Amino acid sequence: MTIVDLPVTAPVTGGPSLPQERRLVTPIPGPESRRRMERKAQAVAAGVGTTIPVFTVAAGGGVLVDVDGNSLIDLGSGIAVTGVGNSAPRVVDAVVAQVAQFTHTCFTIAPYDSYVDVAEALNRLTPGDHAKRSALFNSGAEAVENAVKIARHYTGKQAVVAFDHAYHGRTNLTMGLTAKNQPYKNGFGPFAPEIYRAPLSYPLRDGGLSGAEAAARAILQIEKQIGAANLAAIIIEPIQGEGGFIVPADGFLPALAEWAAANGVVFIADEVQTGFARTGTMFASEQFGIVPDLIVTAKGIAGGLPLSAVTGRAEIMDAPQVGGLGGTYGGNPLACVAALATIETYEAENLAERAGEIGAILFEKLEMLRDADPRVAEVRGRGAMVAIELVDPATGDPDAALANKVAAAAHAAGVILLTCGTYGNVIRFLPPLSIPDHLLIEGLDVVAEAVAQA
Ligand code: PLZ
Repeated sequence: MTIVDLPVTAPVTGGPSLPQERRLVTPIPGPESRRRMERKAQAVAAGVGTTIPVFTVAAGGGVLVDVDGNSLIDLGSGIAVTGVGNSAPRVVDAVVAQVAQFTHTCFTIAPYDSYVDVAEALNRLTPGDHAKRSALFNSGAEAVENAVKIARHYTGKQAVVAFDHAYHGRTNLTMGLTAKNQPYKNGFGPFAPEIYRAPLSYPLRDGGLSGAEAAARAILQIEKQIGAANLAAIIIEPIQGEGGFIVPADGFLPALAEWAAANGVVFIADEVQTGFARTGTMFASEQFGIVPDLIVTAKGIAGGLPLSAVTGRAEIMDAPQVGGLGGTYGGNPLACVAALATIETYEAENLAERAGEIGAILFEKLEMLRDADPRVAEVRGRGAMVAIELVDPATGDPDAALANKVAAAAHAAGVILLTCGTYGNVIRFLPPLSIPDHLLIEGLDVVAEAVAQA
């Protein structure tokens, strides 16, 4: 049965001109969102969950407006996607113009300029001044899969190393690369062969190993258990996202990259979550002084339209045979013009710098919280990608129940807040870079109150 009567009480036009305020006119979720959640349960597979059960009608700047007319502060950006904000003006204009011109040809059938423009922009923006090539895909997981395909083809080797706490996606190959069983892998095996896991640098939980020591530990394990002669690639998130916003100790990433270069192993940086101004530079790799052979991007690349990419050394990217890379929708024209408008926005509005300012506010507020409350074990991150890890202060054990309570209280108060971490005890902050200071501060005050009350 179709439900035809679904009244909407909120504006239908989004973007930065929406009132930048937290405004609650009903409990969260409100009655209209509740009705729609019931409808969802009857129509959508149960495995597709929701973090906050409010149905969106508009979003922009730093707010999301729901179907009941509530305006919520967005501290999640749809998981680091809307860096430029929802319905950013340049993106809207570019997509509207393109949709009226042509919507699809399949780039591998009949090409168009915007795909090549995006490839040139990625080749220019990613770290390193070597010759580069790019290929475009739809999702982060699909781009990760292609990076592995390309590295295997180029090296003629098969094994791939991923790290503890890694997240690389939900497709079969990327589930294998992802570390955490629940909810990502449980019951979905068998997984692809020739994937190996190495230990990470996790300063809060590895007994204070230096970056060099943690890298030596990982490299020893790789050499003993796999052997460089069999290893095509190592793939790593410069700062782990879903795994808990884990910032490796200084020197860890450069030591791994140096070892890979010396041993004919392709070093792949998965910057799907860290990429595009999020961490205060265009890419997080820059902050750790590494130049990856291949870099995988998605999320923040196109202002919310589905697009992903692999960019890297020309000789590696050009290794696969003609026709070996592709897909029906990869580099769709709407997504490509959105990416060009998004990249223009990051550059014109100095959003990498803005991420640094957001980070300064996040660190100031969250360090006050940490100093006042021993359950906050650590504040960590870079730029506008910051998290707190919550523990039982007596034992240091992860406290996922506390993280869930804080997130639930924030949601009830009209703040979209995400958790993460292998142990589920990390609260992460990923505001759109278009959020005004007053909303960010108000959102952080709500979170601080939620921690105090929990
Ligand atoms: N690599 C580093 O963060 C996606 C996943 C949310 P897709 N992270 C959010 C969820 O519950 O599915 C991600 C990532 C890193 C790869 C991916 C995968 O990107 O666009 O979701 O496929």
